[in-house]
Amino acid sequence: MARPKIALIGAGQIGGTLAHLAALKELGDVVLFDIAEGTPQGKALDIAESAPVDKFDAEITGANSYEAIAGADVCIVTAGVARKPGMSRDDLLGINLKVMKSVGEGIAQHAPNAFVICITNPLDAMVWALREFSGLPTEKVCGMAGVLDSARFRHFLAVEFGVSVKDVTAFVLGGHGDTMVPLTRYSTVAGIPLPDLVKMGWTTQEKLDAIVQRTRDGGAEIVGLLKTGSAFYAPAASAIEMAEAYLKDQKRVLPCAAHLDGPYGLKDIYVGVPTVIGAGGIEKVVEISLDKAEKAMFDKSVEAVKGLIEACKGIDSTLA
Ligand code: A3D
Repeated sequence: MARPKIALIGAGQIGGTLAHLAALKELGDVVLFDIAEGTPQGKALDIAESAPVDKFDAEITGANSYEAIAGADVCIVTAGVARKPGMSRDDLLGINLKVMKSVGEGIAQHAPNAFVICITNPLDAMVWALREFSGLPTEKVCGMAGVLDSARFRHFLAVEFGVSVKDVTAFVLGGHGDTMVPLTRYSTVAGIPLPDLVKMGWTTQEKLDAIVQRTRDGGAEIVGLLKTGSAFYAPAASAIEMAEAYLKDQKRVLPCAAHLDGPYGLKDIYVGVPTVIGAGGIEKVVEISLDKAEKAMFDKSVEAVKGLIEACKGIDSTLA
């Protein structure tokens, strides 16, 4: 059987890391696409030259034309601009909306059967616009944010408790922005929920609140340190986990920005929720019960995403 084809639209910091991880994990052949001439070709050749050392079998190529993504099974989209210090994710909206239009049209023409994972910010609005521009089925287009936000939460919790990250599960819902909703009640160490760990004296409520806030600010913390761009190792690893779940029909339960038309009482919006990812794409949206405080936070996050989607409609009349 031929190897799956993975198209990476955008060959910047995340795109290059995605290519490297996909190759190391032998998920399939990789095509890096970018408008910058030489960048995708250079990164592809560099990674291909690491194959004899790391011993993976995968064809890695770079291109500046959409024909190269023809027939891709998975497209991961990072095309656009990233944040610099002082910028919010929302500041990127106008520029990246135009990029989503060309990417959506390129995917529709050359890889209409692909499972599409968007990473470009502001994430929830961009994945919504990308779905509109591409016209692909909603279950085949999703956004990566929840896996990353949850991974950041898990890392901070593992450090606080002095336990392996492997035994820490965590849940972050809502939009990928300052209003994201880390759910302590559904986050555990080996099945023990965080509120119980507070009662058991493993940490204090103040420390837990600080970790929740650090998770919300996780992207900005890295932007502040790097100064020239935003996080790319953990975002790439997170999207690869989602791509692998699709390619191997793993039925993983992963939080991601999924199209909602009914669940959580929402209509035609993308926002972070637990999903099941398998060969059908987003095979299921998991509707969990939220208490009053959690619901209030989730509603606030949804309102922020709605505002960004309305802003997209204001900029591009074809979306209205
Ligand atoms: P960067 O290294 O700048 O790469 C972006 C690439 O996109 C560059 O190589 C550009 O040449 C290319 N590009 C620009 N316009 C186009 C176009 N029209 N067609 C094809 N390629 C184009 O950025 P990055 O890789 O660090 O980040 C990419 C995106 O991911 C940004 O929007 C970030 O804000 C976003 N991001 C999201 C998360 C989430 O958790 C959702 C995390 C980190 C970064």
